[in-house]
Amino acid sequence: MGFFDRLKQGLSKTRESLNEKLDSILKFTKTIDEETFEELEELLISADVGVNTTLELIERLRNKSQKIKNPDELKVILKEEIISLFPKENISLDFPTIMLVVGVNGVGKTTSIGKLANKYKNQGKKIILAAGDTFRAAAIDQLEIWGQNVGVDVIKHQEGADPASVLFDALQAGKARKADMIICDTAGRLHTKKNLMEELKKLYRVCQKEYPEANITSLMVLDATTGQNALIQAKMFKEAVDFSGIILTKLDGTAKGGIAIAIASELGIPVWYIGIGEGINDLQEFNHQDFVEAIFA
Ligand SMILES: Nc1nc2c(ncn2[C@@H]2O[C@H](COP(=O)(O)OP(=O)(O)O)[C@@H](O)[C@H]2O)c(=O)[nH]1
Ligand SMILES: [Mg+2]
Repeated sequence: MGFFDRLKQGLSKTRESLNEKLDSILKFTKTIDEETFEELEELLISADVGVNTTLELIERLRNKSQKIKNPDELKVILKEEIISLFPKENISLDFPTIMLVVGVNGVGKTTSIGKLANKYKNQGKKIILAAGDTFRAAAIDQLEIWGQNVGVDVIKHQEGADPASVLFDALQAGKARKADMIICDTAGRLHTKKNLMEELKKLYRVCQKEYPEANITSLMVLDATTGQNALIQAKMFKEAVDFSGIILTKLDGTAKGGIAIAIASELGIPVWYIGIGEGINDLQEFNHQDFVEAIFA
């Protein structure tokens, strides 16, 4: 299956909820009027596009309503307006890079790291993984299994160890082995939220101090199935970490993939990668045009 077909398949639940319902609204629409906008508003909110973003989109459509002559045109303009909400930046990686992967428990950090390692290893990059989630022994084991499957080294300490010292060792190993990427897993939960944020800041400082020649890429992982909650998480973490991009996971498991649109317009942080399944190849570079085409295909 090609890239776009896999994307379409991964987004099938969202497409069913959004596109099929849109088509059924438009099928019975002769002229675009207030009722059409109201139905569209309800539809977008139900797909987790978010109230603010939905109202913004409807407003833009209303302003163009003179130009919209029939239902087909409405769909074309809706797609254009959605596309225009996304930040224009794409993935920008300067090697060597240290990737700090953060996010709350269960969103898919470790899995995404495994998939990223595989992706970049296949592109010829040398990769080292750092088992920075020392909160549970199982988290270290899980990363180690990914490392074995992909065939990359994993730097780890014992459960309960200081994540900063794991990262420190991984940075030394990265320099010595001339790695292109050092990808650091982190804990998604600690005893308090404050501790977690302090820990992330500390990891950042360790990178700056120990390996200033490397570029720091910090990625926030958000689980699409958690809907609007994902926005709240991102806002919370944003206070501690300056994000380069977002990894939006589990888009295959939700009909509410509209959350990607809410993230784009409300956070201003570009989505870099999306997870569309649990398998090693189920991580794609995000392209907002393809995304919009796939959900309205
Ligand atoms: N369907 C689906 N499941 C995913 C995806 N990404 C991660 N998962 C699953 O989500 C669960 C939690 O993932 P994990 O990487 O352990 O989360 P972490 O706690 O943030 O490290 C695991 O069962 C993963 O297989 C995805 O894109 N699609
Ligand atoms: Mg994990």
